[in-house]
Amino acid sequence: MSKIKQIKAREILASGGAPTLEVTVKLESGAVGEAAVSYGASAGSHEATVLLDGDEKRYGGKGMLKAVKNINEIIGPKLLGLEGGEQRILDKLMIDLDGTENKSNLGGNAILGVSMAVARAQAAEEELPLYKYLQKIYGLIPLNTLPKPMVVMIEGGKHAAESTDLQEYLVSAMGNRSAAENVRMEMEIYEELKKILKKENKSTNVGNEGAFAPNGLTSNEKPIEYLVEAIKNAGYIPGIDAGVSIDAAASEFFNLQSSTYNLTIENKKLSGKELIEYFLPWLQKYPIVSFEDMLAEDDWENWVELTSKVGNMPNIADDLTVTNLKRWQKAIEMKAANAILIKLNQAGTVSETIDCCIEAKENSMWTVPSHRGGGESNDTFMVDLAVAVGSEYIKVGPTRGERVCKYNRLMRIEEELG
Ligand code: 2PG
Ligand code: MG
Repeated sequence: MSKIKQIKAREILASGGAPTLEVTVKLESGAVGEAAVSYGASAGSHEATVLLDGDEKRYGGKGMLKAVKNINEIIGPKLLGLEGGEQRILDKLMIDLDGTENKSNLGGNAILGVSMAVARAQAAEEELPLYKYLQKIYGLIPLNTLPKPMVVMIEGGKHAAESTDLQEYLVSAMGNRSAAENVRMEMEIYEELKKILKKENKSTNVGNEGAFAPNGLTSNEKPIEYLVEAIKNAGYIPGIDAGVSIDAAASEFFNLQSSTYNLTIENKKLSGKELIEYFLPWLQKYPIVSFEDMLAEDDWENWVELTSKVGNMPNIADDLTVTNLKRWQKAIEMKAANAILIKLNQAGTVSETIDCCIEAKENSMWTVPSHRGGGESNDTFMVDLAVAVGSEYIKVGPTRGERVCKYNRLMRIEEELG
């Protein structure tokens, strides 16, 4: 064990060119941990707060100097001298110090940055890779399998202008390949998809997450066909080697006033029930691996309806549950979802994030740790977390440094585990 000697935060840039936080924690032994915090473009309204400065003269209000100050002047002094290995105690202390449900006082971004950096510092202290350290302190049982890639191939919604209403069309690896072979397969499929889009005279420019963002589509179903074709053209069997996942991010096209889901490119305004009827035939037509956020973040009733209709297929909750144990427990109890997307910054501490994963495992449900849209960082904590808790998949975009570093970390862990 070693005590915390120094905590220091700074602004760095996130993938979209706006600031985010980086935190360095030093222990008395000399061990150092560093972490960067990611945040989303289509964030759910129940997520832990990303505390922004709101000073329009700096970064259009998106500066994070307040959060930096909260770490350097409030959280830091409170944690100095405490044991770096007491992750749960430190996380709880920061939650109490903040005192709000959604961490709006000190900022979920500030609290999470410290929480992650402390874990890294103590892992360094114990000379353990992060995933092993997390397994140790949270009593998680190591699995023989590594998470598979769930790769965003086509993006629209809030992540790309003039593309689809639905936010993400993904290829999820299936079968028993190694992590490195899964990554190779995904990238070969991505290359084939590029050829298909070119042939169709669609743009191959990419969106926030490094996935293609074709414009001029008039159907939200069409990208699924492209993905299935790309899987085949790359020499793999759809439904055996790889399948399609969809994240609709439906809160983004749900109109609160009219209570309708507005699919702009198809000129459709649908009720929740009609939207479900719109999606369900896809399960018969295509090799669908999972659904995510096909309904809006507070449309509990229709979530229950859809989950009852998809059978054993994972119906993943993201904005509905926002890596929040209370909302996740409610979703499990109501049978509103049967799988959860995991984002550290939605929760705001490492311990709360892990608790959601433990809850999922106890209920035999999938966990899918995920990157974030516009505010991703080069931090790979989410990959170690996925390995530590035994997640089925990690969801990350296919290109751009802040995305591929996640897959590179996964392959490195695979090499390490032998
Ligand atoms: C999502 C994520 C990541 P964002 O909805 O799952 O793809 O997007 O980070 O913008 O919320
Ligand atoms: Mg989502």
